[in-house]
Amino acid sequence: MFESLPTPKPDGIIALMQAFAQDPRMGKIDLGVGVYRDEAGRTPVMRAVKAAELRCVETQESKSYLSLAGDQAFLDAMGALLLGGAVPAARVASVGTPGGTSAVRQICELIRSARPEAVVWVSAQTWPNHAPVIAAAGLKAQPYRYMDPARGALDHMGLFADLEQVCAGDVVLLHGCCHNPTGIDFSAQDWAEIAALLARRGAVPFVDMAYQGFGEGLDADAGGLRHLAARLPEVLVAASCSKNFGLYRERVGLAMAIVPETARATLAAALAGLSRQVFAFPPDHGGRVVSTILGDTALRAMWQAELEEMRLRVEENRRALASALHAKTGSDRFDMIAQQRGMFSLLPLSPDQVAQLHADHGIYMMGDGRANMAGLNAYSVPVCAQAIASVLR
Ligand code: PLP
Ligand code: TYF
Repeated sequence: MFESLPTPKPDGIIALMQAFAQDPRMGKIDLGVGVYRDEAGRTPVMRAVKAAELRCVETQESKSYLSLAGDQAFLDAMGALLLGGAVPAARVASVGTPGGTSAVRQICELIRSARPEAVVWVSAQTWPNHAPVIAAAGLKAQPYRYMDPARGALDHMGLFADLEQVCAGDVVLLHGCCHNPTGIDFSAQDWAEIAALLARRGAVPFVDMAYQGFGEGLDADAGGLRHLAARLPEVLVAASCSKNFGLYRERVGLAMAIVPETARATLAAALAGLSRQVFAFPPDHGGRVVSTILGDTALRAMWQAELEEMRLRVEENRRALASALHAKTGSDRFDMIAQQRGMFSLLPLSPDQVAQLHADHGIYMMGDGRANMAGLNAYSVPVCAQAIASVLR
């Protein structure tokens, strides 16, 4: 039966994670997989998460099945965190999913059941898992221009020229904030132009929100999504709690469809039906931790304070690396790192230079130059700047 079973192409990020773990060098530096790290290189369980977990263990009386959508308190709390009241709850249908990845997949499945011929437009640079997930759901993906490599900033002209080609009923996948891998986000003005364009062309935005709180702050990071939700009849959302609650391995996320009130029940049933075909009930523990935190004033304040510390640390790493690279290279080509947001930047390095950083300096980043800014600290910033400057020569 399995003689001709094809081996899937390995995920480059996960392969890099394993290569790093096996590298015996003392001074190795991990700028690969997108997880937050503190100054000591740890990915800690957040303080409010630990407290909420203890509370859940003490108070939970059953682990029997819930509904297919999962814990309603989690869905309501996340709906408020994402949408901030921009649309009435009666327009929102959502289901819990195992992480943001399966939220992306379930939204793609929803698109396919409604409109199999829909094209999903994806930024030319994007999370490496987007294309495989879209393809696995049987949908066609089409790239739109995103980054101007010369400036390390948004290719505004290219973006809008490409989005003008979008057809009615197509779907446009947008990173809610902290674009992976470029760190380049839309301004409020860009979001307003995108909303107007999609409304005019009759296309549906699909917002992937995996880093809310890591860019400019919890509300600012959701500003684009809220603007779209208030102006367009249909908006799709895949959200992850992996990063902003540090719940990576617990697999916490949700898939959401924002639709006219008359369609809400149909969408809720469709999403639940899709869950039933794959995992039926979403994992409960992580979502319960999230709703416990968001529903308790003290825990919520504790969580927000720690998330803000994390956000500011990444921002500080960005400023430190940009200025160290400016000093070491005598050029401004890395200055954009300080302007970009979230965990990642796409460093202007060739695959050979990336390979040399790995081989000669034990510095791990993705082959296209994607580097996790949260992986840096006061020790590794000057080491990386020196190494990068040396491979540029
Ligand atoms: N979408 C983007 C843009 C991501 O960077 C990630 C990675 O964390 C995800 C979705 C999925 O995250 P997870 O499945 O770990 O919640
Ligand atoms: O881009 C990253 O590094 C994170 C983690 O299949 C990740 O989003 C990487 C690969 C993957 C799922 C999550």
